[in-house]
Amino acid sequence: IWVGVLTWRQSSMGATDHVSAIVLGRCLTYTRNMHPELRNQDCKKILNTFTSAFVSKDPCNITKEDYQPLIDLVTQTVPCNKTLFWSRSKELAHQYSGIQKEMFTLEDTLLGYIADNLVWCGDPRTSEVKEEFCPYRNENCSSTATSVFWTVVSQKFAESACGTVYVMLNGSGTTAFSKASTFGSVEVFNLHPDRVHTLHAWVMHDIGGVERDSCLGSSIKELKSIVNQRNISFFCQDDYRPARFVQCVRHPEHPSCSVLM
Ligand code: N1C
Repeated sequence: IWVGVLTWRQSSMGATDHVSAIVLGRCLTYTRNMHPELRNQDCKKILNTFTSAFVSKDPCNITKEDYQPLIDLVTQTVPCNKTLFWSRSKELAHQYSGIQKEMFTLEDTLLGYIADNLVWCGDPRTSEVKEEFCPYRNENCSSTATSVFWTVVSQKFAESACGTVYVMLNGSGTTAFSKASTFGSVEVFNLHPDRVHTLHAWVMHDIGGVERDSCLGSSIKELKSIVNQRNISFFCQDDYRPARFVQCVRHPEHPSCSVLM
């Protein structure tokens, strides 16, 4: 039995039903099929710990502490030099890590995998599964079950990274680096300088799209300065070739996809 309200509406508010079933199914897929080295993880316990974080609670006031039992329960280490952060470039980052299988985005770890693209929440008035609505995050509702989850797991993901870490950024949006993003507000500040010596940024541009920002732009200068102040070296590359080739699958005729380029 689950107690709580789990919704993922397809409507304008964006959520869907069956989050518990999806989470349990994804956990089993991940631990039994994709990463059998984690096969002794207890997915029912993971599901119950996940839902306990927010069921029967105010959906606007979830705290980091609410998710602490889940973080403590699911410990998974990513090998050094294999962490890939992303910001505003989720699809390409996942396509790339899907091919370059030794790289891990957060969604390639168990906690990120079970929650990716879901929206969920609880309701203090009921312990039943409610199939309706989760409030959007805004000024009056700043700590939703979903947003706090990503903050907590992103923090943990960054804290445990080591060696050289990578971030894929989007140079076709307004700014490649944004201090308001989870990457810019949580992950960068939770890298441990004693364990992470270098951050490599890849600024990717949509093929045939605009190039609004690049490694030479001011947002990357700001990122470099934050990272260097934290005693971590910084390198930036525009259109990192291996990721560009992933983009080229959809644009094989584009000049930048030619091997001669
Ligand atoms: O705010 P962002 O990007 O910079 O967050 C991305 C950054 C990645 O490096 C991840 O490790 O933070 C982590 N992360 C997720 O893995 C994730 N999956 C899904 C953060 N947010 C994540 N989501 C949802 O996307 C979540 O609802 C959050 O608000 C967005 C952030 O996307 P973004 O702005 O492109």
